[in-house]
Amino acid sequence: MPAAGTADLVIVANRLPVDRVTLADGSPGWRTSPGGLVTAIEPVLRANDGVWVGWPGGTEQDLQPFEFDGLSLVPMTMSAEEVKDFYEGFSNGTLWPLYHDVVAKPEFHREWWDAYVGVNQRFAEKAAELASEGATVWVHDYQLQLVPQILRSLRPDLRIGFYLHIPFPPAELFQQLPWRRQILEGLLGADLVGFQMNGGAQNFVRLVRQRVGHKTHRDLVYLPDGRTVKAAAFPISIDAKGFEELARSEQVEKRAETIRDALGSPRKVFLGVDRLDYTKGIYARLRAFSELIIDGHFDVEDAVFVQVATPSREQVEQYRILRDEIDRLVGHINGDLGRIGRPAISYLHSSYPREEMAALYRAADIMVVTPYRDGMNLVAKEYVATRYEDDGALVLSEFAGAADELRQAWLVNPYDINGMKTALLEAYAADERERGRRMKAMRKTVLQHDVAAWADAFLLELAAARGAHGKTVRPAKRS
Ligand code: ADQ
Repeated sequence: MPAAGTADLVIVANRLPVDRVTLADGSPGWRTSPGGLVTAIEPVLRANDGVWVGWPGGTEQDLQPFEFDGLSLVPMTMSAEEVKDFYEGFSNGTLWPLYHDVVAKPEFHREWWDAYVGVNQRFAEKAAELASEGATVWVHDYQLQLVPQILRSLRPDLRIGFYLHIPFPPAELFQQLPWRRQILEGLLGADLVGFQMNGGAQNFVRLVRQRVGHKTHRDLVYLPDGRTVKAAAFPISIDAKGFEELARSEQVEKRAETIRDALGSPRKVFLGVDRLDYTKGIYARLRAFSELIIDGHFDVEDAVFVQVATPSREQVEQYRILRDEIDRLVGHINGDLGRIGRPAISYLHSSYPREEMAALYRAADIMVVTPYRDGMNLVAKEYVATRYEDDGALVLSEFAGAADELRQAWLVNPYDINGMKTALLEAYAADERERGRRMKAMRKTVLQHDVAAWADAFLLELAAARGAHGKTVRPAKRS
C-alpha cells in the first residue's frame, strides 16, 4: 500500500472493485466484483503504482486500506444516513432519472444535495492525500461530479480526468436541477471530461457556455483562471477477447447446450439481461414478445424468452414498484400463454459468474436490448463478442450508446411496441446469411474497440491535456 502522497495514479469511483463476503471460517473477506471497469483499469493501476478509492457497499465503519489480488484498495466508509441521502437519494433518486431522459420523475431534496456535497468532499480529500506530486487522478461517474473541482482546489498540481458512464442530458432537462451550476463547476475542475457519446460532450459544453458563462470553442472550455477543459467522447467497451475465449471453451459450450435442453429445446431462444431498472425497457419488450405469440406468429413450442433481471437499488421506491409490475406481467403472460413445462417467459433474478453469462449468450438466438436510454450497454457488446461463428441476432434500442457503433443490429425505438414486434419477428425469421452479414460487421467493431483501447485512449488524451492555455478569458455572462 503506497504511503500518503506517493500514488502516481489514483482511481476514484463510487464503488471499489470488490464486494464484502463472509469467508468459510466465518470471518469477513473480499471478492472481486464482476465488471469491465476493473479489467480495463487493473493493468494501468499495476503499471503506475496506483490506488483505487471507493465505497465497498454497506455501512461498516472501521475499514483499513488493503491489498487484494495485487491491487491497492482504499475503502471509503458511508453512514446509514449517507447511504440513504447520498446514494439512494441524490445519486439514484435525482441524478439517475434526470440523466436518463426523465424516464422516471427525479426528486429534488435539499438534504440529499447536502449529503452529496459532503461525500464528494470526503472522496476528494482522500484522493488529495494519496496522490503524489503531479499525479493523475481519474474520477468516475455521476455520484462524484463535484470531486474534480474540490480536488483541484486542494491540489492544483494534479492532472484530473473525469468519466461519466451514463448519458449527459440535454440542457432542456439538465436545467431543472436546482444545483445545475454547482455540478457544471464541479466537473470543470477536471482537465478532461469524458462521455460515452459526442452528444453528451456537446450538451455539457453548451450548458457551460449558457449557465456558467465561460468561453467555449468546439470541445474546449476556456476558464478565467487560464486553464482549458476538454470535453470529448470515449465510448466504453468490454474485454472482447476475454469473452470470446470464454465462449469458445468446452465448458461454456456444454453449458449452453444444457441451458437449451432445460428450456425444452425450442427452435429459438430470445434473451434479455439487465439490471432491474426502469431505464432498461423490460416491460415493453416482454409485452411485444407476448403479443407475437397472441398474434400467432409463433408458439411457446417454437420460442421462449429468457429474461435475466438482477434486482438493484431495492431501497428506492421506484425500483420496488417496477419489480412488482414486471412480476405481475410475467405471471400474466405465463398464465395466459404457457403450457405445462413450457412457459413463454423464463424469468430469473439471479446474478451469475462470467462463465454462465457467456453460456447464456451462446444459448440465445436473439439478444434483445431495448433500453429507453442507456449510456452504452455492455450486454449488447458482450453478446456480440461471444458469437464467434458470426451467428445470432441483436435487437438493439436506438437510445443505447451502443447503437452508435453497432449499426448492423436490428435497431428499434423502444417506445414503439409495434416497431419492436416487427424487429423481433425479422430477427426471428432472418436467414443465416443475413444474420452472418450483420454479426460479422458488429464483431469487427467490438473486437477492435475493446475496453483496453478505451482506457488507453482516455489516459493518453488526459496526458496530452493542454492545462493552462495562457490566455485570460473573462466570463461572458452569468446566470
Ligand atoms: P449498467 O446500467 O449496469 O452500467 P450495462 O452496461 O449493461 O449496464 O452493464 C451491466 C453489466 O453487468 C454487464 O457487464 C453484464 O454482463 C453484467 N450483468 C448484468 N446482469 C448480470 C447478472 N444477472 N449476473 C452477472 N452479471 C450481470 C452502466 C451504464 C451503462 C454503461 C456501463 C459502463 O448504465 O450504460 O454501459 O455503466 O459504462
